[in-house]
Amino acid sequence: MIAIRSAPTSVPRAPSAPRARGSPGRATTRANASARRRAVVVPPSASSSRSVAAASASASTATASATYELRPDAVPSTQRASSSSAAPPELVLYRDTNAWCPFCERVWLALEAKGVSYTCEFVDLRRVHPKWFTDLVPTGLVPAARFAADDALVWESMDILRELETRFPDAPALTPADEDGAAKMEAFIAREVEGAFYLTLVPIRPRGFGAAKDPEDLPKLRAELEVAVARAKPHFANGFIVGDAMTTADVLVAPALERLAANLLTFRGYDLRCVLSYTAEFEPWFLAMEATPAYRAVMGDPETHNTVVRQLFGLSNGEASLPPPPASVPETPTGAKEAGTCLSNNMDAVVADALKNSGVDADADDAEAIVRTYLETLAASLLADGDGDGVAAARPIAPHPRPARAMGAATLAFVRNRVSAPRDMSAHAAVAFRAAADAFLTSVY
Ligand SMILES: N[C@@H](CCC(=O)N[C@@H](CS)C(=O)NCC(=O)O)C(=O)O
Repeated sequence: MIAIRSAPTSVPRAPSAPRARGSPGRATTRANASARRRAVVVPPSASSSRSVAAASASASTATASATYELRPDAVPSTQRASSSSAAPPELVLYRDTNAWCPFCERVWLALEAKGVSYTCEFVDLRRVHPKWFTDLVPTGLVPAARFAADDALVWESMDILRELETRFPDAPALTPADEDGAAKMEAFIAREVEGAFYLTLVPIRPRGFGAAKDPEDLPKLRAELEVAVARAKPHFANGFIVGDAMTTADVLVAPALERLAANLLTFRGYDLRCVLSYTAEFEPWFLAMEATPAYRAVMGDPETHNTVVRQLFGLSNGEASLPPPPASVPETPTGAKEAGTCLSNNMDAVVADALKNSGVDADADDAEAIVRTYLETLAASLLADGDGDGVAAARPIAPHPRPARAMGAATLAFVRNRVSAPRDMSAHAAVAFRAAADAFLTSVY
């Protein structure tokens, strides 16, 4: 079972002046023009071999020992705010509060895969960015990393990934050991991550297939995506992109592909993973990635990705009522346990959030007690020793008196849509959480 510890409200401390600069933002244009140059970092001093060795040893069990912190200052979430590795932190990772940023996910994934120990500082991208952060990082973009050994600051996800490879030679490498493999990886990155029409750019670039508003544009844009898919798919047909282990190439494309697989199916009816035979070649790659503890720790679930697009990018009601996302993340007993534990440990904050934001009449008699009872029943159903399918049947509250059942139903509907992976819990936990809430809802009326 996952240990969850309470933490005091985390107010990011104002960091002291960094000793190094990062390179410019590529995807967002807030960048300060003066910062538009490649990363110049302080040469790394020798990393602590003890902590790197410990980190390496723990890499294979990355998710098992993950701890969560409550974050009462942010969304009522539990957040895995520090690394799976118990070694002294080698760096601070500056990343977005909600874990929606795909560039942050790249760095997070690399850290977990390498077993390098880190702590996180969160930046809420939905608010004006704090001055301490814009003073620190000229682009104003997350992610950024500050290394404990020499206080060097690096930004731009690609540059941070390269830096991790250089600084932690004893940690599991994300670069193939053989020259041929390394060359293949670089060729893939040049063409499919940095090229003009790389796979993950085509659907989302301004007015791309995934973003276009005018339905008349869609056939042409879909054809463009299909060209990119046809070009890239041989790299995904045998599992990892190069060789038999995750490399920087996989890390760079994983956050985008996981989002596209969810979003394109729901909003464009385009199945990157397996329904259409000509794209089925991607599935071995998804399965290989999802078999690694590091990726399971940082990936989101399809519903989270679609909710983010629906809410943040304001898709119309028509688009938002298209088919449900792929059930690519299975319900598992460990996911259910993690979800139940996260909910129980964070119960007060979740109750308060439901009372404030779900639309229930918080001033009604017994509102808090009713909301709490339904949420505690949901947690108990997740924690109950199951029937083998990963989610125990929710035990109905008997009887469901009015108005308790209306309030209970609203609470369950709210929290099943509110949960966000991996912000609040892992993708597998979130899938179990939604399934348990759905099962419970069927018993209410
Ligand atoms: N090229 C950058 C892109 C980073 C980026 O665009 N981050 C977004 C979040 S997904 C951001 O910080 N946006 C803040 C803003 O635009 O103000 C990288 O690879 O690190």
